[in-house]
Amino acid sequence: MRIGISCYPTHGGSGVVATELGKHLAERGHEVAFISYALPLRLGELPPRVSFHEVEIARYPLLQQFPYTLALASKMAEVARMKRLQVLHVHYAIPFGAAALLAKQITANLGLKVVTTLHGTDITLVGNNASFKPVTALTIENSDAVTAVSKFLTDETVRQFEIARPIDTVYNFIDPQRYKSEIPPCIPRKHAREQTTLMHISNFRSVKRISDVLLIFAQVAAQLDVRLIMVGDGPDAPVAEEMATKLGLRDRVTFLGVVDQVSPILQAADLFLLPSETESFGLAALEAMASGVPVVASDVGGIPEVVEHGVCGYLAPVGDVDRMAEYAIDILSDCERRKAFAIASRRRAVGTFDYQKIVPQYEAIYKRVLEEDRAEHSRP
Ligand code: GMT
Repeated sequence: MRIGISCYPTHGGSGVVATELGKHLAERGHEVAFISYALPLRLGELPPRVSFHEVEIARYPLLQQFPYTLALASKMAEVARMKRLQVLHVHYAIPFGAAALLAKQITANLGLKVVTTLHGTDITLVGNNASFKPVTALTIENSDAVTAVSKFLTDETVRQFEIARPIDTVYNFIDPQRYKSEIPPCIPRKHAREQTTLMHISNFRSVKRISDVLLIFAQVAAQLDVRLIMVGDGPDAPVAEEMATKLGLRDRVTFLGVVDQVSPILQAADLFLLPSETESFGLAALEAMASGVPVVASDVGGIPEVVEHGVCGYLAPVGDVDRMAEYAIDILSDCERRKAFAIASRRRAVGTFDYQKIVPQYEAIYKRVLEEDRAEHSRP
């Protein structure tokens, strides 16, 4: 098939999933054209059968706010014609889904199909804002197929947008080969080379509740010899650093900033913390689990579909830092228990979220929408 993919080209989960999906589709023989304002970060050197098409952001004094969605739609139409795209798979209803529907109209004779994947922020945080809601609803109703990354997000979309059309739940995925999961033997810590490490990876936005990460860590650090590695950057990074200093823990917290590949860093982790306010899936938690790292997280959104409570880690109500700290101490204070959680985490990540299981689900959706078209045309 000839597939266009449009996404945010950043480190965010939606961009990572879209990029990895495109690479796997190309490995499986499809032609893939990425359309974005920058080369997606995880794409690296363009693999065979993959092309990249940049949406140029022109500057003109009259256009104080550059109309990116319109430039994106024009580029999508241009690439669809040039590459004879059959499917345009967009990651986020807005602006990508809305732009894709415009591109479909512009290229009406091509019979381009639009598949929209909802990642969460477009529904739970931004999409239901009054400024966007009608456009988000229109995009969901008019895409040829809509997928959501968890059952939670599927249900939430139906509830918030009163959507009647079917939505396919297709989970996010990992490549098990990419994540090393050597579960370390239980050497008494005083002989161990490395300090026990808690880790958090995110875009440091308020939805991630960065201060909870530090409050949990403070309670764990009062009982165990631990350090915290914070990976990523965003608006709450300065707050986090200030808080670490106030808590007297600054020398035990490392702020690594943004990294391109998290898998090598996750090898240093013994426990992953994700105390978010909401999370439609929690790709960072899945990446930790694939590395054999148990997770303590909020019992919210799609997280329980990823992290099995009491098996791969523990879940607690949003904001319950005391409970999360207790859970963290429970896992980290007993090496055999930590090992059992680590093994179960890796097993669940590989058993349920291997790309080899998930990518064919997207292929089946592409085939379905293309066949629906053929069926329509052959009707007398
Ligand atoms: O919140 C983020 O970390 C960024 C955001 C994005 O769009 O990249 O993540 C959303 O999509 C990810 C991939 O599907 C999910 O794993 C995240 O849970 C989701 N974030 C939220 O729902 C807040």
